[in-house]
Amino acid sequence: MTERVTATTTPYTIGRPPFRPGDDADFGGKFAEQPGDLNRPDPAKCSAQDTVAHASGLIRVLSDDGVASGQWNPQLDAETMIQGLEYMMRLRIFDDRMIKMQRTGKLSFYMRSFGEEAIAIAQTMALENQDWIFPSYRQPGAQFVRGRDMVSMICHCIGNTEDNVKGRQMPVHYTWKEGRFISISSPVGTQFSQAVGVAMASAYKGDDEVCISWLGDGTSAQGDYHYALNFASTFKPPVILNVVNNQWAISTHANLATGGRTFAERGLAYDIPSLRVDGNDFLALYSVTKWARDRAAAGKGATHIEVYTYRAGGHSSSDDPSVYRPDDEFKCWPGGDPILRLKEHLVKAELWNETRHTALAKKIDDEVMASYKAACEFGDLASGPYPPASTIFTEVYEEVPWHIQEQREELGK
Ligand SMILES: Cc1ncc(C[n+]2csc(CCOP(=O)(O)OP(=O)(O)O)c2C)c(N)n1
Ligand SMILES: [Mg+2]
Repeated sequence: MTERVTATTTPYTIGRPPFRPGDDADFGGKFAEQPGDLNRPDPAKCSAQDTVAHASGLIRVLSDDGVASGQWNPQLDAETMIQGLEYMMRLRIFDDRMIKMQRTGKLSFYMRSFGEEAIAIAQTMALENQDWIFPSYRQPGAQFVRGRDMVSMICHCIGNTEDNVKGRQMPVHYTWKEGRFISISSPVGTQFSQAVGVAMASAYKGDDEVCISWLGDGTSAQGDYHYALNFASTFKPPVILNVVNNQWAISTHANLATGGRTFAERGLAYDIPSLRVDGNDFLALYSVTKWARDRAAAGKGATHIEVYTYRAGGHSSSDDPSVYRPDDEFKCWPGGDPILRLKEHLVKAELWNETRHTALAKKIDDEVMASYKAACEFGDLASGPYPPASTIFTEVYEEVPWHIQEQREELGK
């Protein structure tokens, strides 16, 4: 008889979470890696071999006490940094209000970017406006950078008559053509191959249009991740491929997905320069993305980046993290809070202060509430109006196939 393979009899070990509910979460206080540890290679000349240390280390610019230093310091002017801070505050306040809306039955579902606000915001700010964004559900912040109106975002989350995708997508699965923000897919990971394909087309046409995409630590187990890296390695298109390691998939810890090495190191096997960056450090994120864009624009192909961060909130409004991790684990994360870190840096440089911060937070919150009210003019979740049922059948096929036509007639719409 074949012996059953159980957790105690498996001949191999699998990665487990460092802490479980009831444990004292302790990541050792601070990161061992410091700003200035790693050099910044010439982006136009850099090979994968030149990034071996960058794939196992951690690129940082902001120290634990908010001072910027090292070769990766992007030397941003005050206006850009304050703009970045404002976008991050906007996203957090928007998310906080929207999760409350979900809890009180005004939205059906919601996903926050809590603790990860710097990622899509700093990285999109480092791009050019013609570049294409292939996000997961954890990068809605890119839309703020590209100027999307909050009313339109809330209309989508409600799924009312002004929802630009007419209720066909889950809430938070935004799509925004004008901002070159490609539709978020529920099946995770599909965006990676799409980004590589569009980047190949861009190179073929000779356009200066770079693609950026993100997927999570859990999603990196999907074949899509490897297909994308394989094509990126072979064809060297202008693409920036980010693995956002926020420690958790839903209840599965990143230790199960890595096999013990860093996510960044996987890119080296594909001969793609690979960097690992502190994902709660706005300046480091901006800098590595600018570097990757410079490489892409110089015709040097893809860059693979592990964004090392922590998902401070639940996976989504349907998740209860207290059943699989200590409640205060996020407070122990050595990377701290991305908003507070940039704020501290600006305050130290006398470019920002508490009064301005409080006033800005209030202004944004008022704007979010006014936008929610304005969005409800086009229908709320409880009573509509919603997009008409006939839109289930439209705008997908140019020529409607017979079986879809048959279903439409059956519905009588
Ligand atoms: C192909 C596929 N498998 C499973 C799911 C269900 N699912 C949605 S998100 C998710 C976890 C993803 O974790 P990660 O990639 O780490 O991203 P994060 O949410 O942490 O940003 C899972 C399992 C899905 N949507 N698609
Ligand atoms: Mg994750």
